Amino acid sequence: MRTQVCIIGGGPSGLLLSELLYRHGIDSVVLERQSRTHVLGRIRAGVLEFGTVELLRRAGVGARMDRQGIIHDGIVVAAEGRAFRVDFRQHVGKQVMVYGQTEITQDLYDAADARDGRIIHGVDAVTLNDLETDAPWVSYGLDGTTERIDCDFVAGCDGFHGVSRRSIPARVLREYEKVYPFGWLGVLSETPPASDEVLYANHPDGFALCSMRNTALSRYYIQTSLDDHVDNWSDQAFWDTLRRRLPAHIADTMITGPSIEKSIAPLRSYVAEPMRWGRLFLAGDAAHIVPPTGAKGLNLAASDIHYLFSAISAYYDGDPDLLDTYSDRALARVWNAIRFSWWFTERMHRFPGQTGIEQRLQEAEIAYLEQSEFAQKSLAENYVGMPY
Ligand code: RFL
Ligand code: PHB
Repeated sequence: MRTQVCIIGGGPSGLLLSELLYRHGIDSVVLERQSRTHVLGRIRAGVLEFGTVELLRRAGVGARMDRQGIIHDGIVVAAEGRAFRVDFRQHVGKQVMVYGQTEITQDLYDAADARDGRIIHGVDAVTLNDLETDAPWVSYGLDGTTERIDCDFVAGCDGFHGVSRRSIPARVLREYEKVYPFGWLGVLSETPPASDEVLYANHPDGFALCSMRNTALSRYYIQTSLDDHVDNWSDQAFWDTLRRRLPAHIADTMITGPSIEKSIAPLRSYVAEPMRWGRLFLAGDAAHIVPPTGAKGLNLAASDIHYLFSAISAYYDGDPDLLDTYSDRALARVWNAIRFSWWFTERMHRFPGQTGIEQRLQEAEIAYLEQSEFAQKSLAENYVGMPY
């Protein structure tokens, strides 16, 4: 088989790239290890920067998002039993949109189906070959046979555990990593959200987050220890712990119900450099991971795809130079989001062995955020997303 761009990974990065390329008349094939049902079953991101919203519109998949997404003007931060708002519109004149990653992925699959896009599920043993030449090729297994795709470019959109990043020689790849000593236990429930806006709570027992997918579907997280397991958490234990970590006026009015999804995610900051090797271009979680505090992961995947699509489309339009600057342009934005997510994570979580003064310093930081217009502007600017 031959295509112009072979995309490894059918998550949001890979599907979005494929859609943008199609609209520019560039052919691609997406290779995905899992089934479509599996990909759509992963409950992940919920908060979109407006850069992401605009890119999805540009890819022609904005209609349902614009009907069902909820625009938020700010977030709520809580500590020491109090809560206050950071108003994005007031501080930076921008907003974010709440619309689930599952819905985006569904919209992208629907758009690919409508144009008979080639997305091949259930592939294994993917190998990337001759990446340093002008004629790279990809081999993969499907139903016991080995297949080959010849292409101009390979887009590595296969997430943190994918094969693409590992295809860059060790002498070239630089990795930067910080693993946090805790995870997030997330619960999805068919209940109205406890807070109208996304709420981040610092509490001496650990962090808590109230979010939502729509007015009847809530998403909550609590900080847990790394060795914890979902089986240790009955719904009742989850709700009791969450309530204790929230300000009383929110805890008292929160409506709880059975969980329809429960999972634990570890937290890490990770960057791989460079994001290009020959004809291979990494994008999204394949190249970097942020802790979810600040909701940057999917948004960074989208900005990578913006830069990568611009570079590949310019190449086919006769200007190959943007390919050379892809890695640097993407990484500049990535490192700022890595910094912001690290900063917010450090302020909001309880660290093992945290001393009294460290807890009070966190509280003083949050009190400063509550009082200072400048501190709020900085948070707002980063949360809504730096320009591309
Ligand atoms: P994905 O979504 O991991 O997709 C990669 C795809 O590649 C496939 N794959 C392979 N396919 C073929 N061959 C191989 N060898 C392969 N290896 C892997 C995988 O099956 C998969 O389908 O990466 P992508 O597309 O770069 O998208 C990144 C986002 O999924 C991720 O950054 C966000 O979900 C992060 N994130 C959040 N981001 C936000 O912007 N806002 C949020 O509110 C937010 N909340 C979250 C999050 C991530 C979370 N978890 C569980 C990690 C909340 C959580 C709890
Ligand atoms: C979510 O809704 O899943 C969510 C919201 C904000 C975050 C992380 C996750 O910072």
